Amino acid sequence: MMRSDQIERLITVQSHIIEQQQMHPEATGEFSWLLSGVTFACRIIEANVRRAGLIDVLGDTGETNVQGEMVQKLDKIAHKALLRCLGYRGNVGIIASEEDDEPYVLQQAGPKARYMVLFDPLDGSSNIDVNVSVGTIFSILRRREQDWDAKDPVKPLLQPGFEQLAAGYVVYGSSTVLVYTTGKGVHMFTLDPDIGAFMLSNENVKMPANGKMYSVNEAYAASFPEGYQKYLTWAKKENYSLRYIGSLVADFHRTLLRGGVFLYPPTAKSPEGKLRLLYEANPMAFIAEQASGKASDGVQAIMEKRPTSLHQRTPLIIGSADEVERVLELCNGKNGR
Ligand code: P6P
Repeated sequence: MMRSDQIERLITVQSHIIEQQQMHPEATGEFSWLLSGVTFACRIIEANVRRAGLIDVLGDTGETNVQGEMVQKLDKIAHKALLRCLGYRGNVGIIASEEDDEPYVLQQAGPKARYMVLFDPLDGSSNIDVNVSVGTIFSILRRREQDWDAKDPVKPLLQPGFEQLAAGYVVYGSSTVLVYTTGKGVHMFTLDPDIGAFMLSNENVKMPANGKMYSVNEAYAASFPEGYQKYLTWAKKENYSLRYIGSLVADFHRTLLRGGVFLYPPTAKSPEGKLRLLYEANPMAFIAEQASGKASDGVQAIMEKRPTSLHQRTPLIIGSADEVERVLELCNGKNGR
């Protein structure tokens, strides 16, 4: 008598990436090798984040980064982990980090190394000392043949978000969860601390089409453009809930799973918005769209924006399709439904 029980699939992120890779006939397995470098670095970061209270990694280094923000000790650890795990993959030619003004050109990989990786090594790091979830965000681009001999290492990186080959984030929260897409859906993995592997926990994740929840730092509301203020008034009348953690990865992860909308509008303090286009908004927008959500800067889709500088900022409206549309209607002068 044949046994009928279903054998539970145990799928690690590495085996999932290889399966995904097999859907790209032109791929040579290099891509899987590259992505496993990112996941390995995130396991190193996770180990340090988990021990933050026990080892001397809390607090700041006394340095400020290119953004003028105080560099936390864990920022530096995360930054170095990603550099070391990606720097010797052999197929990564250029790396750009939120922590450094200029990108790294990996000479040993040669001018034709096919991939470039941009990352925010530890987003929301100012929250670490109070044990609030933080995250790592990454975006992977192809180094185009026309850029093989580019003298300026920034120019090859200035690609619109729709050119991304892959994007993802890790949220170091009550559990450590990796979310990534290569353009074939959004897939979620939970780190099993006992075996040290990211195990598939949710495949082809879809964002709810709507959700009565908005996420914004209302302290700046007085300087938001009028359309955003109209939206806040409308949402309160409709009894929406406000949830704001102050860590993009955590706020986005909740929005991905529960629906709603996250907003970082232009403010008096940040007239272009605070979040960075290339390694925060673009990767999150890729994931949102792959999960049937939307991402806009209030005028155009985030992934259509033509970048002009490595660390440029952008306003961000991201979340459930219906909710983003509602914000855009009010931002562009139509009456919200
Ligand atoms: P504010 C964290 O510093 C961060 O870059 C994002 O993770 C987060 O969404 C945003 O800034 C919070 O900014 O101005 O509300 O503190």
